[in-house]
Amino acid sequence: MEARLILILLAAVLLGGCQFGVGIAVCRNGGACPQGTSCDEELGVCREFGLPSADDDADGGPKDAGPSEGEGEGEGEGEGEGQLPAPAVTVCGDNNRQGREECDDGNRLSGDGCSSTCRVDRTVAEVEPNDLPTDTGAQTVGVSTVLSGGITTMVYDDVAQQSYSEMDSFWITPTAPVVVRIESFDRADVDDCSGTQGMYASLFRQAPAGGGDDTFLRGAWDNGNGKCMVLTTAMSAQPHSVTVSEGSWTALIPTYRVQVTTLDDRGPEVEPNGDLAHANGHARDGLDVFTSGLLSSADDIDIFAVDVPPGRGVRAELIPDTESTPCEALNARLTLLDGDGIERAARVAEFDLCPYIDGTGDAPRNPEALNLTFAARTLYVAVSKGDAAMVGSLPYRVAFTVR
Ligand SMILES: [Ca+2]
Ligand SMILES: [Ca+2]
Ligand SMILES: [Ca+2]
Ligand SMILES: [Ca+2]
Repeated sequence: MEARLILILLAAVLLGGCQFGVGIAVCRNGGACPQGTSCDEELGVCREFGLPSADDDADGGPKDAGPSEGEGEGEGEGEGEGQLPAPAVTVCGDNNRQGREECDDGNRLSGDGCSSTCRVDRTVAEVEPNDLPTDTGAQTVGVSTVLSGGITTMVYDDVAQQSYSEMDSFWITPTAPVVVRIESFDRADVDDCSGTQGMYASLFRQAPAGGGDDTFLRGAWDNGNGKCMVLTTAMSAQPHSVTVSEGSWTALIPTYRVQVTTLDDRGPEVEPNGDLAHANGHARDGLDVFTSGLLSSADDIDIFAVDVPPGRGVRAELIPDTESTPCEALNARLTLLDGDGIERAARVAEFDLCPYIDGTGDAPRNPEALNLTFAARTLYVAVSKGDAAMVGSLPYRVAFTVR
């Protein structure tokens, strides 16, 4: 726990002020902008005076996808040879339901009926006691549900003669195999974490009737935006329990939301997809989706295109194709590429941590995945083999969340 706390504090220092480059900072939630900049209310970021707006193409970047004025030549052409078509622009939170959005309530908050990825959701309040999955308050929540609660009391342990912060448990019982993202937030106005403490989650599969212990599947902590956690996993159609706690078990979190979202299956990868020109586009909008893929050889590289509107970020996470495969067994690498194919960020699996890139929220782990260029932009996510030699083929799933 000690090391965890140090890491958390270090991250806070590194990300302090939420600065991402000269004169640009996130100003959502009324945050102050540095001198010489002002807050763009729609994007939620500080902009230097004189910078073109989101709808202005005068910056020389890619043109918006909107209808072109005048010419009426074939769509998707005339952008320069070798360029991909301009990205479709789906902006969740602009009060305009478009594309594959199920809803759009004009904000970036889950748990109010329409999530920050424009999925219909509902809120369930936690019921104490729920410290353990067997406690009477540990309720079953549906998929596309937000559990609202708080880590509000310390519990004294007689044996250790020490107090620990309480835990909160709930159940998920899918009726068919799904891919689920379980993510915590502790800010009240957007899906973000700005509290002083992190959250930890652990996932168990219930033992079959007749006895035995529940099976620990995986944990997650310190891998979301700010100090929050994200646990993304395939999930079989059986009861699973989730227990969330404050990361160090020494502090309280007055209020939090834990979002449980089923990701849309956008189908398997389509080979060949080893370069930007052949990047798969079926998860382009990134509205809580996943695709399946296979690394068939050590040379196989699978590339997926994701549209990231101005002021928004993408989270991509590479997960095993079964819930019982631990993240650290996933010998693969997840890479974020820009429109020139330049690597901007990359991760491999670590203990209890699947490879991910996260540009969401005010203090993203990967600012490279947050689009502050004020022009519609497509990023690319590549899946390739890990550092160790490859043995056999490797099935995987890659989840995308644009927020
Ligand atoms: Ca929208
Ligand atoms: Ca909402
Ligand atoms: Ca509790
Ligand atoms: Ca492949």
